[in-house]
Amino acid sequence: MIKDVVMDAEGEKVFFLGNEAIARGAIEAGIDVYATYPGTPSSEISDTLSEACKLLRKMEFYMEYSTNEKVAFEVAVAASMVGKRGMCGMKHVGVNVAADALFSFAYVGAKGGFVVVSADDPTLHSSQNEQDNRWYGEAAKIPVIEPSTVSEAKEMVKEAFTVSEEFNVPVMFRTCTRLNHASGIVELGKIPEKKLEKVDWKRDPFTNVLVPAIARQRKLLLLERLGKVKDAFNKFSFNKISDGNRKEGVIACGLDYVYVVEALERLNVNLPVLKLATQFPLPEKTLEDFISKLDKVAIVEEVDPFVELHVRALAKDYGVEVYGKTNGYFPESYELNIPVVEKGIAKMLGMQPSVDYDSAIQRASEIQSIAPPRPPVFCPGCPHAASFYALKKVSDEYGGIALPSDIGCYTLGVNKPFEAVDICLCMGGGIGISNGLARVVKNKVVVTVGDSTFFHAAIPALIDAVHSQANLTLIVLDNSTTAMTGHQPHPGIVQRGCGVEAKAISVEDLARGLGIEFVEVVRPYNIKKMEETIKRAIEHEGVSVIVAKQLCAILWNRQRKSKGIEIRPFEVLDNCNLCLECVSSFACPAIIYDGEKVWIDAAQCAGCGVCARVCPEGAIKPKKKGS
Ligand SMILES: Cc1ncc(C[n+]2csc(CCOP(=O)(O)OP(=O)(O)O)c2C)c(N)n1
Ligand code: SF4
Ligand code: SF4
Repeated sequence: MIKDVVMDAEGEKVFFLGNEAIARGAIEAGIDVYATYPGTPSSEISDTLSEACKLLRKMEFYMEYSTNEKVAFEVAVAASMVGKRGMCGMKHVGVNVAADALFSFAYVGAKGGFVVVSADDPTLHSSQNEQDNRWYGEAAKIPVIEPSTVSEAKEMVKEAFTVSEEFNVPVMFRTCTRLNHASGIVELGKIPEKKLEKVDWKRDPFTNVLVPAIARQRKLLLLERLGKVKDAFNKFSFNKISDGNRKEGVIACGLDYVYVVEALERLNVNLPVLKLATQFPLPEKTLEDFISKLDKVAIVEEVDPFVELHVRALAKDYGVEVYGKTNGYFPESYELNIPVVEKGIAKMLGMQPSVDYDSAIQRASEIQSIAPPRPPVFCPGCPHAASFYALKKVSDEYGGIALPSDIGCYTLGVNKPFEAVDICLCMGGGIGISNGLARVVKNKVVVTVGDSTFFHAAIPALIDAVHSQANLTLIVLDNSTTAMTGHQPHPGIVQRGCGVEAKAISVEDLARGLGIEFVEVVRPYNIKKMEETIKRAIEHEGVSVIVAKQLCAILWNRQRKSKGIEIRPFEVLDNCNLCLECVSSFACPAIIYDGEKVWIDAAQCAGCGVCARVCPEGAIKPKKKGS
């Protein structure tokens, strides 16, 4: 809880979410700047630091939700360049966005400590892919460290800054979903007393200006630094060897250490275990010392066989057999867990697992298959549902429109009954794809994008579409928030990370500024107006933009409650003729058809009134007061 995260009580033990522990680690490390773009599973690190910077009295730091991850990375880089501590946090795919800056900053090197948190998402709980960001460490030549437990996460953030400053390198702090969202006991350290004081800018072009002549020299320096980190990682205090009584051992990477300990207990065997926190560069001496005493070694790690491939090369010299993902002992997809780890180790040992996990999993999936499916749906009153209802009607009228989209709550528009999301590739990808589609398909093209995603990465694609005179319609689903990841602010609203007022940027002004002639703002709850505007936009030659503006229903509800405004639910009257248009074409979760009649669950209804507009019989009306 935030009160514990900002508690100035050294030695106190508290219960933290993994992401809160990382945030507290950043506070204890005395960060000066923290910048981020939200993304699960990293979001609570940033949301916690956003609250903390408003509440902390003793320690000052600057925090912002940046436009995207690349901007966040660069904001934090500036702190490091002047000797202050900069940190940025993002989900794994966010690192793709920041990668251009990341690779070059490795050449510049860190002056003040610099840490980038990469929250990887094995099993794709809330992501479009399952990439393993340890490869970035190897490709960009920067150290990657990964904690095993919640309490270690806090301590290791501080250590990451120490490594960064000692060797002048940016450090990647890799986590996986289970660590971010697990909870554990953490002992609080000291909160440093410090102001965020500005310093004089000192030019250092031979470090900071990466023209080829300078970058060429810095490449050598980068390799030299990496070599030193590699040596130092042989003494890294979070890498630990526990002895066993057998010639088979396990290398347990990051989070998986906890699974390995539990699996060995269940198997009742005492194997030597190397808990590996430094994932790149690998501590070769530590690894050699460990494997040289073994006949067989299992490597347990999340996502790719990253450590395994490196260890295989070493193991040849010692005649040690390696058991990992590449030879089928552990899976290459999805996150690991205790049964999976236990099965892999048992197979290496030629034993049976302590439980018949395969039959248990089979039974669980049989039970799951009889449970009614519950696909995710828009919240009652979601403005995106209204926009997609209108868009689907127009698309049907036109005999099918190409409907690319993007990532956010609105991606739910792919589901029935809307079926108005045809493509979702990556953040900001929809508009570029639409520009391309406009050249190669006969149909009209209408692309939808959320407001946060619009600012994040869609603007360059919109500029391209205008410049290249594409024929497409863009609907910006402007709900004044980044809803999907927990309602963080973005450049379109007047709020920033530390609670400071911000200058809001208007989507419609921006579009007009690009010279787009058709720019209209519509309230999506007015579905007739929405339909009519979409039709006119489609017929407009060139790029047309509709801003569908209505606050996210969750925030709208909160806003009305906090102002004491009554939320007036709607109800279905007796003249309902069971045509079921509201159920089958609009599907607000507050509308229920129980086989006999249609009724509205007043507790869920947001009072948006869209169903009343959808009903052809006029059988839905606001509930009378007191009824
Ligand atoms: C590069 C990248 N960064 C972050 C995310 C996580 N993420 C997915 S959609 C999204 C933004 C959603 O906001 P918005 O576009 O306004 O749509 P809303 O959810 O509010 O409808 C974020 C932050 C991601 N998938 N990819
Ligand atoms: S959180 Fe907001 S934007 Fe997301 S589905 Fe619910 S109402 Fe719609
Ligand atoms: S008014 Fe109708 S559409 Fe809106 S939330 Fe209530 S039931 Fe759903």
